[in-house]
Amino acid sequence: MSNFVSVTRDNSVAVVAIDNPPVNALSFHVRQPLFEALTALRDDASVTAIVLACAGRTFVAGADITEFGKPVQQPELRAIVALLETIAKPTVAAIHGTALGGGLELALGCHFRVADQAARLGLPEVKLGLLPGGGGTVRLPRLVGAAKALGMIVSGTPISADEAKAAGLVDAVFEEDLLTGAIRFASEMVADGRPFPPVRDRNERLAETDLSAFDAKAAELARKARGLEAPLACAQAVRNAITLPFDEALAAERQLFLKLVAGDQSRAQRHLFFAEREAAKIQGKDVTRRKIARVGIIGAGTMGGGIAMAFANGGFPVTLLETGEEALQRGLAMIEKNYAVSVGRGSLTEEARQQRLGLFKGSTDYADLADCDLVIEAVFEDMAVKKVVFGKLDAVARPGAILATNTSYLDVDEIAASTSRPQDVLGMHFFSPANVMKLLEIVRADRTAPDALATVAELARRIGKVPVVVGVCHGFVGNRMLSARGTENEALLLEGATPGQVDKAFTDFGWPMGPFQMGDLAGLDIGWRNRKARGQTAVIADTLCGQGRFGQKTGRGWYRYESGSREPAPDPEVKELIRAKAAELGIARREIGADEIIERTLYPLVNEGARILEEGIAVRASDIDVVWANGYGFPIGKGGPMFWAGLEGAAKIVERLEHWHRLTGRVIFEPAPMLRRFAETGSWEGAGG
Ligand code: T1G
Repeated sequence: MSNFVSVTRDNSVAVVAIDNPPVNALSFHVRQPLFEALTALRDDASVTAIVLACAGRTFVAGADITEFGKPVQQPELRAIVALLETIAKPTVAAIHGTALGGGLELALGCHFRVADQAARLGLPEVKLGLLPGGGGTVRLPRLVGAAKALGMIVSGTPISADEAKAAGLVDAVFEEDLLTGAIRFASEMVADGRPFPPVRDRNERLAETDLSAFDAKAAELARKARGLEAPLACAQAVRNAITLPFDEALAAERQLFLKLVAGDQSRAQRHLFFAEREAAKIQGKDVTRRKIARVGIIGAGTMGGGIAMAFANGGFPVTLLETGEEALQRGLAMIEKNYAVSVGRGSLTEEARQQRLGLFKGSTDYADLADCDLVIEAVFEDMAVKKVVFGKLDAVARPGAILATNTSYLDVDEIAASTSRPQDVLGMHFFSPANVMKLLEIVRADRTAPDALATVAELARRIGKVPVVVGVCHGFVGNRMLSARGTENEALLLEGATPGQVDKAFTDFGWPMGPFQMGDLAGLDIGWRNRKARGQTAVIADTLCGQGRFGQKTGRGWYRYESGSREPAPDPEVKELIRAKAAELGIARREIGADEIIERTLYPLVNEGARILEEGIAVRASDIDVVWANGYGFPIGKGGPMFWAGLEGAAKIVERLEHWHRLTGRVIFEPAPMLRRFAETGSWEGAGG
């Protein structure tokens, strides 16, 4: 056979094992020998049943994503699945780890599926801007029913082995050795003479479909798609499985797949898939990792509490320190409430809640941090306060412990220099709510040791975060670019746009929310405090805050909110305030279109990204995309600001920036040399990538 596919025998049961580390992707070099092996076993009369299994840590985790966009090499997955369905002897897929995408489709080609207790099964193609292209949209509904299949395929979220058993997707779940169980299962199928119809012929679950309920659900999911094509194509393909004969639905799935795989959205989402994994790689990856068994958090406020939950959710014991008992109890009570809410929503079991709460130790004594391997400070954003905290921490923390600050913009080098161990100091910039938001900016200070960086980057993935290493500058990558994106917001209003028009340009672009609605959600007083701290002004926003209009929390901000509602309503008072300020400043007002709004907000965003690359604050352009897609809601169908610049056309961006620079003289519009080079070369190379 080949290195990637081997066949062994257990009496008359043949075991076909795929071995293509790290995740047994169905690369061409796997498909070919697999097709040959199955063909031979189909025709081998001494073989009464076939078990399909995988070596390594997981069953097949999908088609090989790196092959997309390249000429397709035969045999394709569909041909292997079709071959499986012609085999006139029971075939059993033995699933461990994750059976995802093409991996689950391969298993759906088998007559039976068995799994070990910890296995997870799913069709996550939608997360790559695709739909299952190996028959998953037509076969899965035949086993689990159309409604369940729709949920699984449009969300892309895998299900557990137990849930798969309950849904009819797997036929047995084993606690014992999976392969032994699978071979016994196959032998029993033969011995019992159990019928083994291919999935394609199992229509009983489809027959029970309530099509109007299905369409209502599909319409609801479509409303949430926010311009992404894949969720709609997924729903259409599953509907085809209900309404069309098998082969027609399969052919329709193929056409939908080919359209999506060639499209910009899938290219963008595949870019983000690999960019997230690249971002987690620390240069000099052979550095040893430090042991992290216990984590300390200083400050039990909103951020400290959320960070503590993120680690407890990852199974880490946490020491939560506060200045006084009252503040400590307030912080612990908030954590308890958050977990109770999750149990109430059914997203957490009572048992898990108890287990996680058991990981917390509250304290008001710095000495209790002495046994922590990592301590994260999440106190008030003031340099003097931070230095006092790090001074105390430096005195009690064990040698080799990593000391991190959660500051979102203060100088981490200055904080590190206030300790005797700057090599152990770095920034861990979480995003609120820290137990939910996936992004983690890891701030590399001048003297941060590589093993400290590598340790924290690996740790971040273990607690479900997406780590990106950034350098020290004001606002790091995310917030620095955010302020560049927001610089023009007020100018656009003074010159004639309304908050609603600006926000609509953003939501039409694919953002969940525009800057003004986002400001009202976060609270306008936060920005006001920051501006005052830095001696900056924003004529309209400052006036709104002066009137106590802090957004949703006060019922009025840029918009008006009926009591208890989060629905923004245009406020004529704000409109009049803007008109009056413009008149006061002698600014002529005119119609401003969505294109201009995007040019004056997102082009400076890209430009600032280019400057960040030039300065080495970000290692790769794709790191910036990961920051914006995971921390700031940049539409994933556009791949992040730096990838989008390629779709939008860098030459056009440079030309328009020059236009606005000539008109306004504002530095945010002065094209960065790195952006000009990108416009010439089409690559962000030369500053990482
Ligand atoms: N193809 C190619 N490379 C892959 C891959 C894949 N499907 N999955 C992972 N890798 C690489 C990854 O880039 C990394 O490489 C290494 O494996 C380890 O991955 C026709 C259209 C399985 C849950 O979407 O979700 O099937 O960085 O760091 O955290 O219908 O990988 O080390 O060089 O993520 O343990 C559908 C994608 C494909 C699943 C493991 N399948 N993979 O997570 O490891 S489309 C997916 C994952 C498809 C068919 C269609 C995760 C994982 P490197 P990792 P992990």
